Amino acid sequence: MSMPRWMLVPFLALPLGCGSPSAGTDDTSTAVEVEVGCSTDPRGLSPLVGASVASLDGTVRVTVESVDPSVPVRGNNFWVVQVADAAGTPLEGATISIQPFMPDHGHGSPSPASAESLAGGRYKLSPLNFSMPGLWEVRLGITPAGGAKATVTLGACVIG
Ligand SMILES: [Cu+2]
Repeated sequence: MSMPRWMLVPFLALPLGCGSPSAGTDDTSTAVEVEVGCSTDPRGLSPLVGASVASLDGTVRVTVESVDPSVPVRGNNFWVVQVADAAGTPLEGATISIQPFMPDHGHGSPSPASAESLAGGRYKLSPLNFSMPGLWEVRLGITPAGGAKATVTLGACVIG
């Protein structure tokens, strides 16, 4: 009659994206398209849709709901993300700044992106103009109504 709480532990480990150490091996993965060098870069969220990343201070969490095109491509991309607080409550009416950035090259996007507020704490980011293939970061500065600004970075491998 012991309590098997330990059985839950293996399922609590979640990928945190940027900064999380990774073994990086893909010997057993299937359907990996090796298009460009960043396809196995652990900084790129894979799969992108459904990925969930918290801000470093833990106050905000962003979940990728949809991406159009379905794989990040050079040129304009349109993403919908859901933004919630630490308790999982959707954040309506947040102010979001967007900075697409190539960390390995030190440059951003040639055109600005804006966040359109949708229902349920969802926001459409458009257009995300990835001007060249490689590893990009979509850096979101999220200021909840009446709250402090938090930063969330979404990594994505952009194909040519
Ligand atoms: Cu670049």
